[in-house]
Amino acid sequence: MVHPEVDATADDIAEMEIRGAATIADAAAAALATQARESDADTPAAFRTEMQEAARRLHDTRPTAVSLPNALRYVLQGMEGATVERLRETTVARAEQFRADLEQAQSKLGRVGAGRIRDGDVVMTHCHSTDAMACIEAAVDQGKHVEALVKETRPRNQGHITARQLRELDVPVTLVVDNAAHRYLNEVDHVLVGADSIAADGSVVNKIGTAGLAVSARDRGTPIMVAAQTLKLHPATLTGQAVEIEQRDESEVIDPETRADVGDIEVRNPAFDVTPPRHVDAIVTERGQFPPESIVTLMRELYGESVEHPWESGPA
Ligand code: RI2
Repeated sequence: MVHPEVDATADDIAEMEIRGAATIADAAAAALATQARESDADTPAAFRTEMQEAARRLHDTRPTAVSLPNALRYVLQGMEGATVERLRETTVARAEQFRADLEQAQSKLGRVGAGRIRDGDVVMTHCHSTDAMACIEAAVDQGKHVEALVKETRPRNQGHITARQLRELDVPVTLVVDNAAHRYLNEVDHVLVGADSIAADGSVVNKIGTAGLAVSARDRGTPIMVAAQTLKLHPATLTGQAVEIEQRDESEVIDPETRADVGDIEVRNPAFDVTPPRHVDAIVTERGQFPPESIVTLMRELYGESVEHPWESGPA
């Protein structure tokens, strides 16, 4: 049986109460640990089946951020032992290891990203990314004065979260509507965004609007930095698989009354888009910074070419 806390976490991910690729991965690992701790399975086979079911429930929430399947795979692959007790211990330990590594990776990445930011720089942000925030926080910790132009990021306005967290760091913030980005690109030194998935060719899948922002930034000569832990590398793209782009409910774009008032229209609400590698200057990871075209080397090293889905049916 899937534990109620796992169900609740899955619902929160689907509803975006829990959001952001790294945060989703962290919550999924924590949920698997709860499932393992609370399981009353009486045989090792029953325990494994339960863990698979829990992972499947978490997996089938949002399709784009690869950090989620990467987290589930990591935890399930650590499940070892011939008794329920041993399986429980190894699973919980593996989930805890994952969460600790994630936190460490983010602060390492922050220091790498901060290296690109000079004292007095102005950074333009899109959406809310904890990896991108880590770079600004590290720069501020190094004593640099950093200012931010924050895009509000329709339809869900995650820019407000970025603005609030930057103010907590004492960073001066100017909030602009998404359409104003081009107008202000001459005044910024970097575009800094996160990523939900990075493909083997160096394409960056991130919040809808990133691709257009990158085109504008290229036009203005503003460098584009992507802050993404290696957890965001999408191993299945090594074998040619495309990254699925989530389509969300149209009510996020227009409320039902206004829609009815407007008349017979179609509404589309893709949550992400794809920025080609030629529009990205650097991908900053906890393993250093990479030109997007060379990220494939790191992907092979970390994930190899076989991609397992241990949450799918069959013995775990
Ligand atoms: P961190 C978010 O997606 C944004 O696209 C953001 O850039 C990305 O996840 C990475 O976030 P959403 O969950 O992992 O808001 O850097 O749809 O926190």
